[in-house]
Amino acid sequence: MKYKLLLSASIMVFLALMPLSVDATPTTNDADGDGLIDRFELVIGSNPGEKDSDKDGWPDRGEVFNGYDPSGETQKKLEVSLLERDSDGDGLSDYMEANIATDHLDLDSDDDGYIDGLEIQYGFSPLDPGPNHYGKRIEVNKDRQTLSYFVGPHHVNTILISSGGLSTPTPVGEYKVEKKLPVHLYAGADYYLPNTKWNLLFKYNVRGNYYIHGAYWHNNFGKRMSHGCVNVSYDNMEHLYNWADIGTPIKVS
Ligand SMILES: [Ca+2]
Ligand SMILES: [Ca+2]
Ligand SMILES: [Ca+2]
Ligand SMILES: [Ca+2]
Repeated sequence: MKYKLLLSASIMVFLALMPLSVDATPTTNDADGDGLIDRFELVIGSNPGEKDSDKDGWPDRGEVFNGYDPSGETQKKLEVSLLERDSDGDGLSDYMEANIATDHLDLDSDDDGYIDGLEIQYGFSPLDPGPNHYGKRIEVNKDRQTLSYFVGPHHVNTILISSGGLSTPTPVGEYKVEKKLPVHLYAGADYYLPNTKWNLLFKYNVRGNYYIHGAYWHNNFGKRMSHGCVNVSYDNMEHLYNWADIGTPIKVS
């Protein structure tokens, strides 16, 4: 009797977990494990089951991140990178729409009269026609050298960063956007970087405040090398800067 009860209980637990484990990760399914989620691969025409769709020796992810077409025959650099393409012109790139699970060819995925990009800008869900307002947040992961940003349950984007080098590490902790500066000068004993665009101040410090900001002087995103700030490419920083509000939480881990 006891055994039967235990068995039926474990079957129930199993049944209850089954659909959840499928539903819980719909935005991150990556069948070939190449770092490009299946939904994005379908949008850009690469094969979600093949790391190197066009068999040219260059993995899909590398081709996409360097501005090439992973399913193309030619090795010509694309005029607009597949990461930045915004097919429906709603202010969200196809890549972001794949992350969020909105329709990259439909300006208003939930048909509530508000376009997807504006809903993400103002903290609403582009997949929920109701008036629910969600919080925004930014997460910096130093181990992965990535920055991700979210609106409520929606993962909008993950981008490569350069955080501080070994002797000038980016401080770990929970912060928020204190100030937004469209242009800023960074200068120190051995550097002078004027007219730097899109600066989000997140921690005051007597020896120089900490920012997330655009960086035009290097292209080593994914590697630690800054003086303590979080460097982001100009291609990625403009949307992040315009999207973030004063007070948006920032977690650095
Ligand atoms: Ca993939
Ligand atoms: Ca390839
Ligand atoms: Ca779009
Ligand atoms: Ca909408």
